Amino acid sequence: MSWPCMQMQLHVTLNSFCLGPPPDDIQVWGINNINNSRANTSFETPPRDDTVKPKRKQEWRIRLLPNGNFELGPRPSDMNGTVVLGRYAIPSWEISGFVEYIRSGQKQGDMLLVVPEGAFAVRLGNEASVKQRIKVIKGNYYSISFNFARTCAQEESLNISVAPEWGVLPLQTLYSSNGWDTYAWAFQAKFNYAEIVLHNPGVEEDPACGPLIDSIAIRGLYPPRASNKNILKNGGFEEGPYVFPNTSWGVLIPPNIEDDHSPLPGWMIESLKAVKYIDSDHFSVPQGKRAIELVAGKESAIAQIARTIPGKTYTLTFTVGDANNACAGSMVVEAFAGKGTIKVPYESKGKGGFKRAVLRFVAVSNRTRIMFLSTFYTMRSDDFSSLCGPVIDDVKLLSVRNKA
Ligand SMILES: [Ca+2]
Ligand SMILES: [Ca+2]
Repeated sequence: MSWPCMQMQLHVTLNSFCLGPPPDDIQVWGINNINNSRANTSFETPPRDDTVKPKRKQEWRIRLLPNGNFELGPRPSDMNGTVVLGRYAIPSWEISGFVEYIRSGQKQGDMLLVVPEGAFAVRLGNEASVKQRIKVIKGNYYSISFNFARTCAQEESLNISVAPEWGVLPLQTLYSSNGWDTYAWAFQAKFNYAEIVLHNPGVEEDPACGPLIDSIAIRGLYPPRASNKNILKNGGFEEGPYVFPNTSWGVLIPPNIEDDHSPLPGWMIESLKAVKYIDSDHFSVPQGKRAIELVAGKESAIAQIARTIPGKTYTLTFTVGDANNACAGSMVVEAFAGKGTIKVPYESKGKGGFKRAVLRFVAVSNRTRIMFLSTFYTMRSDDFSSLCGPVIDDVKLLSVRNKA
């Protein structure tokens, strides 16, 4: 099938910047000292007003970046029309290049621009960037979630970087019917601060073309562990990127993600296209609060390497369902475990529901690759423009000896 017209590449570039110490007014936040406590979930929602300070600094796990929703704008004297003039004109941010400050409802030609959060967002023109430095805990893993939308017909692209590592990720936007998508990308902090840079490397003829950016948030990730109840890590997908409470389109986890920098800890995205991370507040989820929707057919697969003992028999159990998002039709999830494979058909009415499946196999290696993909492409029946697909969740791998 042809891919929807909105295509995008997300190049993730991690640059090193030699700047002075981070500002003192930024809270250190992270997940130290809350190793085995999930009691901090009451702090999972970032304060609406990001000037609110946590009671204890360790309680930060998720936060919107200061002015990460761009609701605080430049002074009129720092703008020429929509174009931001001063490098430090947008509070908490440093900008360079052709950056526009966009008000919701603003018109571009005959297109009405809508922003996903509040009343304002920024647009990055050719070679434009926005940059912000925050404190983090060195060695910890973090996932960045942000919203963006294309505004022109051309291909657009975006770099996101956090010092000092860098990588390049091709990304193709999965068009959601309102034009906005949320992306996640993760990094391991190499310093006690992270300088987050979003950069549009594009060279379009129209400098006003370029992605709209809004709502940039960061979440500390817990490194998942295998246990005697599940050889796989994060098999229920409960650990993952931040999902904005006010967005109903899930979070895209970009392709070519390796497990040491995955916003979905434990899992790799081994494909050309993204997978979608969905939450129970907005979708039907088989187990817990989060699951994965395989939105790009055979082009999006998730995988994990499990430690196994050759000659032993294992069972891979998982659920296949639909997200209650008008994604109806005959679906098939293919699961692979080493040389074992199973195709699980699922008839979706698009109204939620799931079934369980089991793949029994004999390990032939001390490392077994577990992988899932969707055989078919599916489109939502309510807008015919959004890709969708089967949901997988509650993935467990056990040796038969361990089975209760
Ligand atoms: Ca906003
Ligand atoms: Ca789950």
